[in-house]
Amino acid sequence: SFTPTPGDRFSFGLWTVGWQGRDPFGEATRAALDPVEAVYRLAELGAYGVTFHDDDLIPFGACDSERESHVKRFRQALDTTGLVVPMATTNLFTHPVFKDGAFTANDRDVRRYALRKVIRNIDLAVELGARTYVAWGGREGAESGAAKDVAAALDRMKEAFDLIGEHVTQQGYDLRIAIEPKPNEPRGDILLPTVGHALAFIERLQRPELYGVNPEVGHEQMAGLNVAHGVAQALWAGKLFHIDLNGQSGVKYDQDLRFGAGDVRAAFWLVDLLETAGYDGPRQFDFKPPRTEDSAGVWASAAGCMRTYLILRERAAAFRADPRVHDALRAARLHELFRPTAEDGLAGLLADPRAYEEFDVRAAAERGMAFEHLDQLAMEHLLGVR
Ligand code: 3MF
Ligand code: MG
Ligand code: MG
Ligand code: MG
Repeated sequence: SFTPTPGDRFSFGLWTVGWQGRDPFGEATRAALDPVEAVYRLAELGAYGVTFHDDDLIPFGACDSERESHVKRFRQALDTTGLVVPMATTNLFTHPVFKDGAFTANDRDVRRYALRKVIRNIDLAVELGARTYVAWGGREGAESGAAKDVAAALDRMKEAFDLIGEHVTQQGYDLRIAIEPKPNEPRGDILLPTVGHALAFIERLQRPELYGVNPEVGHEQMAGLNVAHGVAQALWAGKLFHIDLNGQSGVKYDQDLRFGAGDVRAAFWLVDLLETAGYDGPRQFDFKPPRTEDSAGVWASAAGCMRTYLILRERAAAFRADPRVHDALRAARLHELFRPTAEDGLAGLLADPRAYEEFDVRAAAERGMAFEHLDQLAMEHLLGVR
C-alpha cells in the first residue's frame, strides 16, 4: 500500500511545511505554523521524524526562559506522538549578520559567533536525540571575484568543521556531521557546490570519519548533475549520512518542489538506488509547498512527497524483479562491469595477447550495448504499464 508508516523513516523539516511563501518578489501567503501543530500533523500523515533549524524552533534572539518553554512544548508533542528528531541543523543565513556567510565570512567576529550558534544548537540536537547534524553553508560564497579568497575561505571552513568535530568528540556525542552542498542561491556562487566538492573537502578534515554528506535532489540538479550518480558516489565512499528529497525542473532557481515533481525519472532512479544500495538513514523531504497553496495544500503536498516515494519504491522493485529486465541487463552486459578488469594482475594483463595484439577491436566496436531496450522497460515500469 502507498500509506506511509513510521517504518518508512520519512522525516520533514519544520521549515518545509512551515514555509510561509515569502520569496524575493512577494510577501508571505500563509500564516506562521506552530511547530507543535506541525509535529501532530506530520505524525498523523505517517512520518516518523521532524527536523529543525535552531531558529525554526526557538525564535532568533529569544531569552533563556522563552527558549526553555519552546523546547518543552516541542518535546511534549514528540512524546505524545512518538515522532523522533533524527537530525537538526543551524540557521546561518536568515539574519543580516550572516550576509557574507558564517564560517567563511570575512568578518572574524561573525565567524566566531556562527560557531557558537552551531555548537549551542548541537547540544540541543543531542538532547533531543538527533544522531545527524546537517550543515548547509547558506551564504558561504560570493557574487564577485576579489570579495572572497577561496583558499583562505576553505581554510576557515576547515577550521570551523574541525572545531565542531572537536566539540562532538570532547562531549562524547553519538553524532555525525552531514555537509549539504548547493551550487548557488542565495549567493551567486556557493563554496562546496556539489557532492563531489564536499567529499573531497571532508578528506582534508582532522576527523574525516565524523563527516559525510546530505545531498539534496534539487541542489545537484541546479548544477545540471545526475543526482543518483552523486548519491551513488557518496554511498560508495561510505558518506551518505542523510538525504534531502524534493523536486526540481532543470537548471534554474531552487524550486524545492514536492518529491517526484520535476524530474520524475531522476526520482525513480534515486529511489531505486536508496532502496537497493543499503542506505538505512532517514528519507527527509526538504520541499516548499508552493505559495499558491493554503494550509490544506501544504498537507496535500507533504502527503504527496511520501506517497510518491512509496509508489516509486514499488515501481523500482517491480522493475528489478521482472525477468525481462534480468535478460535485458544481461544483454547490456552489466554483469561484466562487476568483474575486475585484471584479476591476473598487471603482469598477466601485459602478457595477454588477447587483451591487445589479438583483440578484435572492430568486432568489439560493432557490438551494440542494448541499453535502449533496457531503458524502455524501466520507462514502462515507471509509467505503470508493466
Ligand atoms: C537550502 C536548503 C536548506 C538546508 C537546511 C538544512 C533551508 O536550499 O536546502 O534548507 O537543507 O538548512 O541544513
Ligand atoms: Mg536541503
Ligand atoms: Mg532546494
Ligand atoms: Mg534546498
